[in-house]
Amino acid sequence: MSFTIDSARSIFPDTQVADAVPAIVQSFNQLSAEDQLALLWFAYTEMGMTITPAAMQVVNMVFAETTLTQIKQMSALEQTQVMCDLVNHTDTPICRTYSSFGTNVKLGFWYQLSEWMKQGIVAPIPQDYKLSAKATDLLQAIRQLEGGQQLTVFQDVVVNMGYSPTGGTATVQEPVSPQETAPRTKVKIQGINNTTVLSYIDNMNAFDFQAAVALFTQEGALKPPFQEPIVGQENILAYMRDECYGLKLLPEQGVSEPAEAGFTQIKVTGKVQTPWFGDKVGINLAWRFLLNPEGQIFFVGIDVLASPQELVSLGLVR
Ligand code: 45D
Repeated sequence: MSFTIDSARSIFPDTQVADAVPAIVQSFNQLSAEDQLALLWFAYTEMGMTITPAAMQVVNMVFAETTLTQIKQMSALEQTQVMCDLVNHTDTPICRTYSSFGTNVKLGFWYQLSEWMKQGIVAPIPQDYKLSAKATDLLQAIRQLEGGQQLTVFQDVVVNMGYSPTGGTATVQEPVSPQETAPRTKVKIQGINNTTVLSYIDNMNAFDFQAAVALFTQEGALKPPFQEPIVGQENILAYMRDECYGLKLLPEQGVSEPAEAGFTQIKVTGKVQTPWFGDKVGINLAWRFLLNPEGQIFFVGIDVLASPQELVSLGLVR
């Protein structure tokens, strides 16, 4: 019996993923819009999550400039309304435009607004805003997360704001500006000498997504954290161009085991850094690769780990 994408998802079933992240995002979505904005704002400002302004150069912010200028020129009341609309998924032109942005443009959009809020150009969250009891509890829960998991919560929430008529997040194909590729490096992963896995990491770190995708089978799949798998080389390439510029993959160690039908399963743990926070925050991750007998990637699942202990628990010693 050979693998399907579905059965591939359950390789290394002992991997402990950060379930707190989707749980928090879910309760968060049940709060009022005002509570959501205020909670995020408090979490964002108090956690000292200082964004590297240079990250904005990685992001193609031209897509958001018209909308941002429009918001800048509004009255404070209108500005607050736009932010509530985004949270409420209201059908407005701005919410539709927002939904068409890629992940990094959405984050850049909020980063710009947050800077303007600090400067008094955009309506701020009132300093004395009183969170509901539920929101207060959630803020406490977010405080207790690791930095990397906090970022994941933020990203999740920001990605799902706005309004798309088809539901979900219909990202438009962004024409990618000619990005410089990063210098090529050769990674070392303790316990792993598989060339496919090593090339995957090296190509991702060089932002050579074409080469990274060529390592997959035609109908191979990549499953990002807390998302459904993205299937097929073309879709994976589009996804990487949208999401992966500026990421730094820092794998540390791994295990390789034979799987059924001549396949090989490889689990690697380590960290990833986002261009937004550079080396200030490392997100603890696992990559679960399933390679076909020809050594091509049939499936790779990327998971945010529940705890740093998971970095060393590779499922060998039980
Ligand atoms: O007023 O191998 C609020 C894949 C509202 C690819 C705000 C991967 C209120 C394959 C929103 C608070 C991608 C899967 C304002 C690897 C308000 C692969 C502003 C994994 C103003 C490794 C808030 C990569 C702001 C991973 C500005 C896991 C918030 C990458 C900004 C993870 C938040 C990246 C930011 C993450 C969050 C990045 C910038 C989690 C960035 C998060």
